[in-house]
Parts: sequence; structure tokens; C-alpha cells
Amino acid sequence: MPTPNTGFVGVSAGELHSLGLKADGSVVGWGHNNNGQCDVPPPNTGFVAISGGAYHSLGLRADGSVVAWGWDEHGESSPPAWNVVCLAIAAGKDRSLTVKVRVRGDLNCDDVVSFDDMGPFVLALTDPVGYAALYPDCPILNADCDADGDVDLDDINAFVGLLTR
Ligand SMILES: [Ca+2]
Ligand SMILES: [Ca+2]
Ligand SMILES: [Ca+2]
Repeated sequence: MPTPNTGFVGVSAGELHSLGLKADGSVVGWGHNNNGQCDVPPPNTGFVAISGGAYHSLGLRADGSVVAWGWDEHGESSPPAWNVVCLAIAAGKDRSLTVKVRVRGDLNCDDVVSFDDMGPFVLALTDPVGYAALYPDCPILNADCDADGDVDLDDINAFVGLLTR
């Protein structure tokens, strides 16, 4: 256990590592760290839920974004579809936390990334106002497929990557 062993509000265990969520919104990881699954990427703040995978870790932020670290991001082997991982954390935590979880690439907000999302993705890219009018409950940042914080042409390749996973 890491010290100080205090202030935890949630825990989640991976296969060989553990995650603790602290009241201040930070995450502590300890245990087997062969893939960096214990190394929470900065900024280590704002987390409201955590989930330990076998060799990777997921954190859900208060703003609804999901951060993944460990095995997932290094791609040593074919990772599970990123968006499916998001849904898993949503399924377990959404009811109790009422956090709107974003699924990257899901532009029509049916919780899956499919070819149906191509139309709304193009709309989000070319006409954000029109997109917001057509999908008022769907965050346009779902189109930020490369996760750099904006929606622009760079996201096209990442979107295709999500589609074809
Ligand atoms: Ca969709
Ligand atoms: Ca982007
Ligand atoms: Ca960009």
C-alpha cells in the first residue's frame, strides 16, 4: 500500500495491480507496473471513477472524459476497442455517478462507433452549429478522436481508426 494510506474513496483491482481513488480526485496506482498501469498520466486530478484492467487502467473524469494508461496505450498487443472500454466503465459507474461518459467516435450517441457515425462526424467537423442543433444531447467532443482537445481535420484518421478496429 502507498502512504499515506488515507483519504481513499474508491478502489479497483487489475490483474496484478491496484488503483485507489482519493477524495481530492487523484488516483494512486501500486503493484505490478510492467506496462505503466500504475503510472497515472498527468494531470492526476479530477477523477471520479477508476477501473483496473488486466494490464491497463482507466480513469473517468468529472467532465465525462476517460483516460486510459498502461498496456492499452503502448499497443504491445491488440488492445480492446477503446470505445468498448469506455462503455464498460459507463455501465458500472454511470448510474451511481450520473456522469455522462463520452464515447470517442460516437457522433450520434447510440453508444457504439459504427458507419452510422460517419455522417454526423463530417457534420461535426464542417458545421459544428448544425451538428449541435441536430444532436443537442451529444457532445461534439466525441469527434475529437485523436484526443488532443479539439475537433479538426486531424481527427479524420483517428475516426477511421476507431471505425475499423
Ligand atoms: Ca454511434
Ligand atoms: Ca482532435
Ligand atoms: Ca487537432
